Amino acid sequence: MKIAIVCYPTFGGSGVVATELGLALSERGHEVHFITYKQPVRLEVLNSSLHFHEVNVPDYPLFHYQPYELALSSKLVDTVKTHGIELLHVHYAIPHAYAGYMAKQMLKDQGIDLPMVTTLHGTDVTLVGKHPFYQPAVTFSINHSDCVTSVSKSLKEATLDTFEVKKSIEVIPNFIDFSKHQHHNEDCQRSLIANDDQRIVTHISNFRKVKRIDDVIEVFYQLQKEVNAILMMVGDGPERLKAMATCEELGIADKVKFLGKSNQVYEILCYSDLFLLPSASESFGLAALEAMMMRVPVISSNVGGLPEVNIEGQSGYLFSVGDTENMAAKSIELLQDEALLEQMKDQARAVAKCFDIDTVVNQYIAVYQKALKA
Ligand code: GMT
Repeated sequence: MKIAIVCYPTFGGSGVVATELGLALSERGHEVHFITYKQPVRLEVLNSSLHFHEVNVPDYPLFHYQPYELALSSKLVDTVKTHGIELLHVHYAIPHAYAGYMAKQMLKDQGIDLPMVTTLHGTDVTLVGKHPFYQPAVTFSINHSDCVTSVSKSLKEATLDTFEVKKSIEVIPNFIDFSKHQHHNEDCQRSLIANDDQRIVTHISNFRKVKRIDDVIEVFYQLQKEVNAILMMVGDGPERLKAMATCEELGIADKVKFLGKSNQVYEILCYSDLFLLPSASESFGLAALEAMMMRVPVISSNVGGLPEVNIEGQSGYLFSVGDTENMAAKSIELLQDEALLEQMKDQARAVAKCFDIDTVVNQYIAVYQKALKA
């Protein structure tokens, strides 16, 4: 099958999932064309079955806002015609599903039928999408997709509660490719980062408000009073500078390493003992799943899709949003009990195994086949 994938090319979960899916599809004999404004960060190779087409938006003095959707839909039309694309898969509804619909209509005018699958990832529904400025367009694009998928049951429910959806929504969870990352645990270089008697706590995100970075710092502040530990803060975003200032004020700056955006998340996770994800909203929590695959138990909030990924008492523990006191208490308990920590590490990996890529890719292929017949 020749498939076009539209996604954000950044470190965010939706871009990562879209890229990993494209890579997996190409390994299974499909031809995949990524269409976005920059080469996706996890797309390190291009070959005869993996292509990247850049969307350019020429500047013009009249434009206060760049018409990205327009450029994207034109690029889609062009790519579909040049490469004989059979199916379009857009990740994150805004503005991709809208641009995809426009491309579909333009192609229809030229006698080409392009089935479109839309995957909802989270904030496109729970945060940005439900804003009155976007809601009508998002509702329209969901209802005019040939097939719609969501990354968790919780996100499906949120979508049905938020929009007047006339389409059925299939839940296809995010996934992880175990075979690709096995070696990271084997050549883990922990001694470069910490002493043997130190615990390593990690947080990875885009440092937006929804991630509750203050809570990450607060939990760590409490736990480092009881446990010899350091905190690895991976990623970047609007809350980073404030978080750095808080660490200075609390006198823990020497124990907190802000590593910025990184393509080395598995190398960092391989030596981590605990992962913190206290988000205010999380449709799935791909970062938690990546941690679990690397044998890192997760202390998270219990919102959205997190309980579908981080299983209470098995891969980690879940608390109400903002309950930093209990998050810290549980973290301390876990980090002080070597036997329990080892057991939770094994269990975290076992739970992550349920999200191995093979099953999930086949679920997407089944949806593609359905869209092609629609
Ligand atoms: O977390 C973000 O804000 C980034 C966002 C994205 O579009 O990349 O993540 C969303 O999609 C991920 C992949 O499906 C999910 O794992 C995240 O839980 C989801 N984020 C939120 O719902 C806040």
